[in-house]
Amino acid sequence: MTAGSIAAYIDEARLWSRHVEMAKIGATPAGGVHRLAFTPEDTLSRRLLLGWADARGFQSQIDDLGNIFIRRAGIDADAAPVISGSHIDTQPKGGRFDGIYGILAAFEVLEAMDDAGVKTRRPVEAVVWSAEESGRFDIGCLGSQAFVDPSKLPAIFEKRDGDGTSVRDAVAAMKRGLPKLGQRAFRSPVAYCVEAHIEQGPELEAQGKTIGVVTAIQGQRFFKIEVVGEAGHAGNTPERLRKDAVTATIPIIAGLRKLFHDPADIVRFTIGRIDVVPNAMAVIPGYVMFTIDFRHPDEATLTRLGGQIETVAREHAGPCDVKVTEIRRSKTTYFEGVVPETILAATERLGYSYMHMPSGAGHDCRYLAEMCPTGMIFIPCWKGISHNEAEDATPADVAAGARVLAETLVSLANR
Ligand code: HGY
Ligand code: MN
Ligand code: MN
Repeated sequence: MTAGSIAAYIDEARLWSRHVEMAKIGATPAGGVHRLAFTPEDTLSRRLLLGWADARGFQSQIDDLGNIFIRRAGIDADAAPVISGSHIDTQPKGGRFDGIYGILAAFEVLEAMDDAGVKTRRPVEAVVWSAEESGRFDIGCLGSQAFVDPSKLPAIFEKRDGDGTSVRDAVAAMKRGLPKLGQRAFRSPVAYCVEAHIEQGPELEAQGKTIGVVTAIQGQRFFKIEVVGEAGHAGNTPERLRKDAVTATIPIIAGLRKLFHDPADIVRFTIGRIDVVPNAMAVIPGYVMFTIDFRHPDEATLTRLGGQIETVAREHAGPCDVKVTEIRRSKTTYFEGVVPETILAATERLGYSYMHMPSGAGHDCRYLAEMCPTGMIFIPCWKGISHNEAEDATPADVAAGARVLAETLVSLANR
């Protein structure tokens, strides 16, 4: 089948109804989705998807970190597949589209190919990448990182959540809830990778564009800042003897906000989590841990500003001690070559309005780009809101992204 006709087989109503079904798993009263990595909700949503795949006769495999690969066969069974997917887990009280859209759009393409009776040289696979969100284990993209670089697996397996559960045990528990699947090896060959995702920002909606042809994913540095004081009695301890970790943290954060202030509004600096210990009204806090999520497209800026965090924290710590730990650093990833070119050609052929744009958010494609030609397709989301229960998109945009994805995957699967 020539590209330019598979799009006609994308079924907007079917794709939207799949989103409605998936959003019921982990649904929150405010209309969002709470589906943390490897939880029963994650397992249930994978079971639902695998049931749809089974009904189509697609073959499914799973790897040691729970990444799932749903395959529609190609003419050449030995050819490396074209893969497309995203994550099924959400942030705490997340939205109904972040991640899951990329999986359901990819699965819709497999169904459209089946309905159209398309034959492609390469197999095409819809992929579930495990634990993309950092909400449970403080580090994200665990599945795609391990798939691309298996040497990371031992450290990833030892990561623990706030209850002390290791990734290893969480994955094993999830697998016990899944049907028996074929084994997939890490870093098994992949010809091309494409991910469809909501933009999670305001640009497409503001510019009135339907499709984002993604050019890059900005670099990021994640830190854990520990402020160590001394717990004490709130009633008896005079000010002059206090080592109050909260009193120290307030000027530290004020100093860091000053350091990261950017009149050009390109720096993304977020303190998303603050833990106070023992977090009791009548106890002077002896310990505070807070996180820094710092992102920027320029490596030199990431180095320069990130390198000043410890100095600024120490300057404002008063009688407390400070420990700064970098949790993860990722360079800016650029999407160039045949995949973004194929996405652009498909978008133009289908006549959708579009713009080239970088991604402020991180995605699994950051890692897949280390092993094969990769690209991303964005669709708008309501007011650019994401990582929020109010996250929303329209059936028309959801289907438009899937049509561009379908054209792109069929084209790449015949290369
Ligand atoms: O944090 C991110 O950028 C992604 O949404 N997990
Ligand atoms: Mn996210
Ligand atoms: Mn995402």
